[in-house]
Amino acid sequence: MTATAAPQVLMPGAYPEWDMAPMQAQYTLHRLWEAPDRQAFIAEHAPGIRAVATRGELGASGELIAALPNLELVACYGVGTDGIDLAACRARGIRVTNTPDVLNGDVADLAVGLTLALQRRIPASDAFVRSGAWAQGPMALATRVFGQRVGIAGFGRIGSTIARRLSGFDMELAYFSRTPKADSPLRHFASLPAMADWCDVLIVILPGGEATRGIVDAEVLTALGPRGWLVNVSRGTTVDEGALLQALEGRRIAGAALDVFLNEPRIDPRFAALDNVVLHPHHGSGTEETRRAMGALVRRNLEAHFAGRPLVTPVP
Ligand code: 8YV
Repeated sequence: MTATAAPQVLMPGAYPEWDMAPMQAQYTLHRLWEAPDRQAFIAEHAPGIRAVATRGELGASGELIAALPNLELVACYGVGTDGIDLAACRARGIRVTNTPDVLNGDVADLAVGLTLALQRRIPASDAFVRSGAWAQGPMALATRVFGQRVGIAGFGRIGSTIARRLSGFDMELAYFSRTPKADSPLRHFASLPAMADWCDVLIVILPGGEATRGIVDAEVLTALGPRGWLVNVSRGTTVDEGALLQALEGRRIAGAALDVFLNEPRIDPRFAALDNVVLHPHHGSGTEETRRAMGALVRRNLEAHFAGRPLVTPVP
């Protein structure tokens, strides 16, 4: 009897060690991030590769998918699949999985935390105390959070979790989505500029991708206005970054708290020069608890696929 060879899995980037160890025990892993010549590495291993285990920000491009003739599954560590060429997968019957739900609470917590940090100027206050400036006089006043109007752009699993969190803050809440949610009592806006005009704080948690590219544009920022605040925990692509930088520099919006940017991790240096921003390194799901749950879900999907069982969290 011959032993069945372990399925071959290509990894564009590493997972935490607590995932790498069990994956290594089950699969033959091809570590693309360690390859000095990526093209040559892919060409060498392509015929045997049956799955790609990627991360949200690394995705799987059409070019990569085309180079893997026997690919069956793309498993994503992350809920957003905007980095994966889904059309190319669909065209070849390649299945895709992601890690929904397990990160809702963390991303929602961060949206709330960034809102508080921005308006109450928590990072600036920390710097103020550390620098000794406090001894020279009191900190400048901040902005009251409770009682404000918050517009949540995107009302899926995470957006509705943000609303639940904020319902404890005595705030007036509304959301923007293509279609109103029958099960939500909150005010619905079908127009993003209209909601930006209505709200004090605009929290963006729309999926990335072509449909939402630059949706927070100059018109939305103008509607938000000089007393309006932007919090983005979605994707850098949802915001017209040039328009945002101009609005922040010209004080045409009050400020922004951003977990996501274009060109991460080498973001536009103009952000670092601003005093009306709170900057965060794309870490909405970045707690050990949630990352463990995400890794476990990726592994369960891989196992299900290779055992011929239904996928746990397939992307439709
Ligand atoms: C994770 C994310 O941060 O879940 C998502 O969509 O934002 C992800 O980008 C990332 O996949 C962790 O590597």
